[in-house]
Amino acid sequence: MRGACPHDCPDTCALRITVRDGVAVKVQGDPEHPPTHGALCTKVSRYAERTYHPERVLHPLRRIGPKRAGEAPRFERIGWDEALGEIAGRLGAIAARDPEAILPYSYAGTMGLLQGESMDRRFFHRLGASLLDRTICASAGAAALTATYGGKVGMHLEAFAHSRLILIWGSHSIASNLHFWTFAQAAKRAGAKLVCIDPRRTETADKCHQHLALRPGTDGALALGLMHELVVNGWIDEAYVAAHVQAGPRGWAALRERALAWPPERVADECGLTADEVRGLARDYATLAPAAIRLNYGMQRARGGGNAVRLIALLPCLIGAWRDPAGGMLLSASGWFPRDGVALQRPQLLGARRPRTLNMSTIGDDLLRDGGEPLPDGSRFGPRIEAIVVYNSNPVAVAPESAKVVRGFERADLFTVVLEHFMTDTADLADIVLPATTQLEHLDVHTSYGHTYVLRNEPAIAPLGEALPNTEIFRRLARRMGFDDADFADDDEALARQAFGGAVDAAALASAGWLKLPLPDAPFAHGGFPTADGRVIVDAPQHGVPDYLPNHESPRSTPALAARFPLAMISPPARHFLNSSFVNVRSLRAIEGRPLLEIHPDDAAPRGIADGQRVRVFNDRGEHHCHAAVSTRARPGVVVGLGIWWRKLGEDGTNVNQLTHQQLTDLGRAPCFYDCLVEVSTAPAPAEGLRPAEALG
Ligand SMILES: Nc1nc2c(c(=O)[nH]1)N[C@H]1C(S)=C(S)[C@@H](COP(=O)(O)OP(=O)(O)OC[C@H]3O[C@@H](n4cnc5c(=O)[nH]c(N)nc54)[C@H](O)[C@@H]3O)O[C@H]1N2
Ligand SMILES: Nc1nc2c(c(=O)[nH]1)N[C@H]1C(S)=C(S)[C@@H](COP(=O)(O)OP(=O)(O)OC[C@H]3O[C@@H](n4cnc5c(=O)[nH]c(N)nc54)[C@H](O)[C@@H]3O)O[C@H]1N2
Ligand SMILES: [Mo]
Repeated sequence: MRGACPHDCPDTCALRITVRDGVAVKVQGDPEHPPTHGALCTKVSRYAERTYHPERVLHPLRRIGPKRAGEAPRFERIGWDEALGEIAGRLGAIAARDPEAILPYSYAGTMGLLQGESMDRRFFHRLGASLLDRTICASAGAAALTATYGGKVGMHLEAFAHSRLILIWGSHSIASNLHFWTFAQAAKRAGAKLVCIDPRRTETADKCHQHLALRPGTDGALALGLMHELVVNGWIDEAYVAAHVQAGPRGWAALRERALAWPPERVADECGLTADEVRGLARDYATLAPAAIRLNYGMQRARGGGNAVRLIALLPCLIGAWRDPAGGMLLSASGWFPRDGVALQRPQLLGARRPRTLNMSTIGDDLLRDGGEPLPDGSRFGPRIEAIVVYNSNPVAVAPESAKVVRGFERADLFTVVLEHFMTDTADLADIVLPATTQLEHLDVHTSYGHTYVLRNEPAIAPLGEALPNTEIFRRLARRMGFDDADFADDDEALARQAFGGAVDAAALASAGWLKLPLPDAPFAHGGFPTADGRVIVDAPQHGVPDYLPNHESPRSTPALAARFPLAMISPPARHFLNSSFVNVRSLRAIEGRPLLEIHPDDAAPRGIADGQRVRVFNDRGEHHCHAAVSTRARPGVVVGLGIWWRKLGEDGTNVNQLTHQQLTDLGRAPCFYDCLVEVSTAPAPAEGLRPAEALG
């Protein structure tokens, strides 16, 4: 059977699933799909192990007993009819008072357009529930790309094979963008130079020709420094800039002035690099053509992440890199896809209502707010959140400042419904858990943010137990609530046809499994950016000319705080987990071992920390216990807490998000996971009653 990987990853692989007697026995990469190239990552090659996991939730469950994180929760099995009846009753009663007291909470547990953003949205629109701003991952970069190019567009993945210089900027490609790495390797074999820009010396950095270990959140300063060098050395492609970049005093001229204030010495001092590294990078960028940038989301999880993306996105325009298919940049390709959000999500079901929008990244604060509470911006909160319906996400593990998120989900007066495959940290705190199907059990269609193919996923096996697709759960819930609108009658095949309007031949997609979008090879060789006038924007409405913004928390921007918490912590994904997914797959957890904090020997020694020792990582928001990996993978002054462990599988019932904060980025209202100060000390032995992670099932 033909499938598509559902996970939140730029690669969106095409799958081939072998089914024997109704059982999926093998999940492999499609050898014919160019980005997938027949290879899967270690995680998804274990997808069948995840689907048939003995701990799959296969029946609706209702909580019995109190909500207390860290304690084994008690649930009883109930039937679908009873579960839907209870949910409809509770949501109906709240909606009769104020539907905005109900909040949907979802992210990209599946990236499928059907199981991720179709019937669910119709249901909540019809209900008039609060809207959710889905900011937890990519919205700073997305807003920045849109403010610069007019949309989320970039190079074709395959073109990187022909680049002569590739800057891998804020990306651990081998871990989180493996199928890009294949093309980067091809370029390397053909003589290209690969440079990795990342505070951590990742396995990707090991395999590049050069690694620039800058301080977290200083990418904007580095980009300004590169611009400085391009200007003073006469490396600007004046013709391309004149034709395709915003003109006038607020255009490139204004940014050029700003860049001239950033000579290599100043940049080096801010970024923790040497001036020669900055000069050398600029020279390579200007002289090794075609030059490509694979920018990724790791560098936008800091206060100035949006401005940094805007600055970096301007670089290829300044040297005219877009003239060549193998030049330019890629952060996200998702804007190329012709998806029909209105047809899928039916915002017209809102009628005249305009519900408030809550930011998923501040769920910790918002669950604890009272109705009408005054907010920092002078407005008022609206109704207290009385019910939350969580699907495709595990907020208790992944949202920042977990202590508050946990307290919110522990509220006895909060009605929580979780649609899940497993008893995650979030499902443990639910009132009702509903069993959802996995990608092997349902239909879906997919776009990608790292390549330019649409894909279709056929159900390969029948749903396990009583599991149902998200679409069907919301369809049944709508019926139960008495919503008789035609919008709830569409089956999944109908949704799949609506997803792309007429822009994709649904029959051709169904028979081929994937189709490449018809796009030019060098999309901006002659300009034509998707902005109002086709030119790249420098001075964006509301945001002005981009600039470097230092972190919310860093030794330089907040020295008083840094006196108490001197180490910057970043928490990028562990290679064998996918955010918090797969943490419960035994074979993958065995590879990752236990929650680790990488710390440089120069930071470990004065704290008396030895490799493998239990450590306590702490700041004013909380503390998290894990084990030290004393290693030069971490640069001095920066520690790395690899994520995202399930809290209950961690050392002390917490994970790295115990330490992160809820402040937001400059653009896109996104979280600042990698903009965080901590201190580290040796930790006492585990508390009585808490078992180390390895002992748990
Ligand atoms: N194996 C695996 N693959 C994944 C995921 C996973 O959890 N596991 N997650 C998926 C998801 S949801 C996403 S969004 C993507 C994420 O993948 P990416 O977009 O690549 O982002 P991150 O993994 O967050 O960070 C990438 C690198 O940025 C570095 N970094 C941290 N701070 C900075 C900084 O200030 N500047 C610079 N230049 N670099 C910095 C980190 O050390 C890390 O090595 O990957 C997807 N793929
Ligand atoms: N400290 C720190 N925190 C981070 C990050 C970081 O780098 N550091 N990364 C952030 C990023 S980039 C992201 S994207 C978020 C990710 O956060 P989430 O979007 O919450 O992603 P996951 O943790 O993978 O959880 C997804 C859940 O959806 C479930 N699921 C999958 N498919 C389906 C389905 O078809 N139906 C239903 N009902 N459920 C399904 C899975 O079982 C899983 O439990 O985390 C963010 N949090
Ligand atoms: Mo993400």
